[in-house]
Amino acid sequence: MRFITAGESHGQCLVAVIEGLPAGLALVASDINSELARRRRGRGRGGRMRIETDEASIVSGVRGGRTMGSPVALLIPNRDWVNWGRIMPVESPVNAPLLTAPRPGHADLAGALKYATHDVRDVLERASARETAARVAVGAVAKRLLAEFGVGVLGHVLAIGGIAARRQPRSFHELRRIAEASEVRCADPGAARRQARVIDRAVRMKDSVGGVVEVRAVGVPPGLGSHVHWDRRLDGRLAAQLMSIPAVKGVEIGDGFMTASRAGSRAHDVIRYNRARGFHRITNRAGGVEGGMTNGMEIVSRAAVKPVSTLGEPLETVDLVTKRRTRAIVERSDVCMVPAAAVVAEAVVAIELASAFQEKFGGDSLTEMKRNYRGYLAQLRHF
Ligand code: EPS
Repeated sequence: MRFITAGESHGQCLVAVIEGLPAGLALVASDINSELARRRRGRGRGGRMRIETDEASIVSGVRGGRTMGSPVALLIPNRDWVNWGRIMPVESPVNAPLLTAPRPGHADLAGALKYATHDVRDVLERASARETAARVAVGAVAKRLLAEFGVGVLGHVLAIGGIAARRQPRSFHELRRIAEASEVRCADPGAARRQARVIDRAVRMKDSVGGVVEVRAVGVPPGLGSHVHWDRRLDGRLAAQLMSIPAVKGVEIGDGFMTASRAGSRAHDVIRYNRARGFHRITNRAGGVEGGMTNGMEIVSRAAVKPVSTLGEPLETVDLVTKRRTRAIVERSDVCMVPAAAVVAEAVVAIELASAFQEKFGGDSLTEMKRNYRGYLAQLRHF
């Protein structure tokens, strides 16, 4: 399974094309729109989220509510585009001043140098986290496929602005219920209240805040990914997906960085066996991946999200034309997008897991894929 996205933040629309889905998967636009609505929510989001309704339409690959095995194309119109005709016309000349003061932390300067433009709008329009709406749409399709195999994926917030959740519900369903009801998507209500205050303070100070998100995946069988070659290792693939989310600066799987300071005897997960569960572990420090393969435990990954780089009180920069010191541009933006990043992280993990499922159980139809999956489960039972 592979996908590609297109679209500028203030262009006409976002587009995604997904190739390699099996035929026979039930899919309707509301599966996607509910996920897009989750991405829009969260304390600290900017004015744009009040403009966009983010309603995707499925324009190919689906007939009568089921995939046909052909590429699935998704369209998400940008409602704000009508207000940007002068600045973002497709063919008529642009009628807008050049943006020449790149924001430290954003793609502006590196992109301007690379793509030989003095107008950073050419860069920021595509670098904007608006693109993640398309990835969440693709992730919704991936989640639909994973649900056929009983796999659940959930992104939630661990920390915002240095305020970390102290307690986590043990069960996946409780975690989902509480995180989903929280306006910062954090499952520790006490921490969530303090995180909301940190965001409000950042709004007042015209500053921004980052945080840490976690993605859990349950119901994943052992044996997705492979140890045999670097680009088939699932942990590497998950890390690449998470790291490719705008503003993510660090990724860990399982206990990640904490494991580096532990003795080996306290770093690994003891193996047990019983008839009901088969092979399993009594702890999950590895986060469900060993040797680049899933081991049947919950998959746990985390991403560090830096604060949004558009600041109401901008940092110093250098003008691309005059080469003089100036203040960075101020675009409408979010003050905190960590709750949204949790939804995006969930989507990209779902995409990679769905793709690994397709590789292992692949087939042209869902029926064939399920038959292969059942055969593999029987093989595990008789091991
Ligand atoms: C975003 C849309 C953008 C920003 C934000 C994320 O819309 P606008 O620029 O019109 O406000 O709100 O983008 C960034 C944080 C960024 O750094 O580019 C969205 O849909 O998520």
